[in-house]
Amino acid sequence: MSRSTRFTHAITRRPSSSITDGLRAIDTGTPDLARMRTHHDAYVATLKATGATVVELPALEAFPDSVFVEDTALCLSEGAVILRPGAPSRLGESAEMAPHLRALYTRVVEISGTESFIEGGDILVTETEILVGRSARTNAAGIAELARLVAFWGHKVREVLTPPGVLHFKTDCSLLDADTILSTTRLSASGCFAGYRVLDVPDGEEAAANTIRFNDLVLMPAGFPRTRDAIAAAGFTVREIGNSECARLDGGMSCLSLRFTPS
Ligand code: CIR
Repeated sequence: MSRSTRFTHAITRRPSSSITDGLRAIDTGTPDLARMRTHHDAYVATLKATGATVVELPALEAFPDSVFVEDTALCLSEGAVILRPGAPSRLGESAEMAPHLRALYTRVVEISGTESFIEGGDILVTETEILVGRSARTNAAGIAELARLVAFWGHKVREVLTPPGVLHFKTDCSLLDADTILSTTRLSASGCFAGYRVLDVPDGEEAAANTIRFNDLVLMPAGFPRTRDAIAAAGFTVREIGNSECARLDGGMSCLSLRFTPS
């Protein structure tokens, strides 16, 4: 077990007061900034508790969704790929992230095609492959360009489908260890995880599918006791983090960090 679950570094970004303008599929009320910051502090503290170095970037008022740093880049051990988010209001976030990755990596490449769009939330890295879900944010051109770039480092990309109406592929799944994927049944029913052990998210707790395995811990959103118990029963050490405010913006555990071990 290594590249997909063990990391020396993470990058996060403080929520900005403009988060109240963040994108959302359904309006369930304005996110409470103070509560979001408290949750974010707990998230960062939990990453640090595993021994990792966490680079905490300042808030970016000009980009309401910039707390969701995962969508700006794909971080592999060989190098980083700067992505092109498919949401127009988020496209500029990548250029804000690039210098921080150039400071940590010797190799940084970019998705550059003007018709290529791809967000990190659609990318699941396992020990053996990189799954990328085509979605409203990630298109075939973006996936093809990513596949060409990472092939140079020996990585295989497999294109899959993000379920209709779901923001990102990883909204509905996460890697727990080299062989085990936590997934909603609406996603795993597609058969895209053949060959992996799939732990199903209990019906009614679909919003708990987006967790992260970070070193020895699994970080998951608080409030989903059946999923928590299922993950713990499978042998993982779980930490619950408040996510009520990010959830109003369709964000979760993976969106809030880039996780990597730079070469
Ligand atoms: C958006 O719609 O782009 C943000 N409100 C949420 C992004 C969540 N990111 C992720 O799942 N990687």
